[in-house]
Amino acid sequence: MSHLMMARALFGITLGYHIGYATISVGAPMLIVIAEILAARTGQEEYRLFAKRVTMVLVLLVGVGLVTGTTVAVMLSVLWPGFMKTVGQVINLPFQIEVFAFMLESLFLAIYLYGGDRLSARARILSGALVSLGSGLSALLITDVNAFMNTPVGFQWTNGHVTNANPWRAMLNPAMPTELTHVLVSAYMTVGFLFAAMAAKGLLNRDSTPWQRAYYAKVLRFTMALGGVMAVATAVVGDASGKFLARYQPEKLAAAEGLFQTTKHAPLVIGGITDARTHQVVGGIAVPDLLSFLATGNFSGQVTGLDAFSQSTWPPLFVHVLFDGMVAIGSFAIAVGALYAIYLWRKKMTPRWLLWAIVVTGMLSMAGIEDGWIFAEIARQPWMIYGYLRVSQAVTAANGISWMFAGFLSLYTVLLAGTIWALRVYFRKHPLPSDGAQNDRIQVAAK
Ligand code: HEB
Repeated sequence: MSHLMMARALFGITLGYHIGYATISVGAPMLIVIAEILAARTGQEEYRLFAKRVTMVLVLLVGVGLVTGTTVAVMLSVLWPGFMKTVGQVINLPFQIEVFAFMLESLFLAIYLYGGDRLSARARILSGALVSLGSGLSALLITDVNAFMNTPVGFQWTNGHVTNANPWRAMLNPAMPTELTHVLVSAYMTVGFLFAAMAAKGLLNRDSTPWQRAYYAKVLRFTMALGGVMAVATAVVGDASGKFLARYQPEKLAAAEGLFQTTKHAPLVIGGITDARTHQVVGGIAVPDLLSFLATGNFSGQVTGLDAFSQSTWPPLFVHVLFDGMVAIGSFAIAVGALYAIYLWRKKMTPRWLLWAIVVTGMLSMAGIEDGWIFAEIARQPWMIYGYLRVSQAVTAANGISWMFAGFLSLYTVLLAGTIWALRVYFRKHPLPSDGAQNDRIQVAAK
């Protein structure tokens, strides 16, 4: 592997790993707040129990996320000194504000956790909501740095150097509205479906007691509601992201859709593989005019193709597969959510095949997050900061990346194994009670 590829691979794996943890840490507080509100409104202890169990997952993941997040920060300056040097002066506000968001999150997580049953329901809802706000803000602020990389504004570029930096303009860049919203709603969608998957597993387990079934059914209902609503929101915002690309990064959209010629009435090609030689998408289904409609809101609208760009700045063409994968996951999730809603509405039991589909949706959603990020980052190639700084210009000149590679890969493996191990031990020691009477004795383990 070349030096550059090695640096990219290492950074990609680091981020891919961190994003998994971060997604859950952003979504879990929202689930806790909803569960606390339901507990307060219905007086049903199951919701409070669920909130406590999610809290334990959250505490563990926030801990590991802290390690992986720090690794990302360190790696950013070690692997990409060019990036840090040139833009550290422009897009620094989000990093600074993020410190406060993180403080908000940890402070109220501590209050929620240690206060536990001693807090009133209202105080628990409030502190949970502030945790949710803090973690949501952290994610949005960091994502905003990525949005800046897609649409860099708020500075002047003279001889490869930043002058006249305007950090507020940089922060409020054109990619910000769609990208931040898409990331936030897809995180809520994913966490909703992940916990729905666990509840579905519980219902599929033939050893579950009647009380446990009732618990799982309740959890399934509101996690599916969150996942389903957010899946629709993800698609709506995803559509806006597509329109954003058509305007600001047309070659990214063109690569995503395998569109080589600038055309009106551009078709949307679903599936298939882009052939770099013949400049065609092989094996896909073309829906006439749909890409024009998605990109411009008009079936005859003009969509910019790759021909408008020098081939040296084309993104890799395989990103078409990544894009389709993300859209397929979103569509599948919406379909599963709709089927679940239909069964619920007709007051029928959720059939076992649908429970299995929910388990699959949980896992696919997380895959969708990774896929979406890989798509967004690879399809910006060769740029690190779109139009200004190439990835190859920002990479470190230092040797020894292969050693780092081996070291960090082992670190992630250990962390992942450790997380799974800790979660298993915790939930084995604190199994779901088999009946309501036992539940009364449960206290949250605030250690
Ligand atoms: Fe997504 C990205 C669209 C679904 C996750 N997305 C993205 C983009 C677009 C889209 C256009 C790019 C942007 C830029 O780069 O700037 N999506 C879309 C659509 C759909 C979707 C249309 C349908 C439904 N997603 C989805 C899902 C998920 C996601 C389902 C998960 C779960 N994405 C994502 C992510 C990303 C994306 C994470 C990265 C970030 C940004 O935004 O960029």
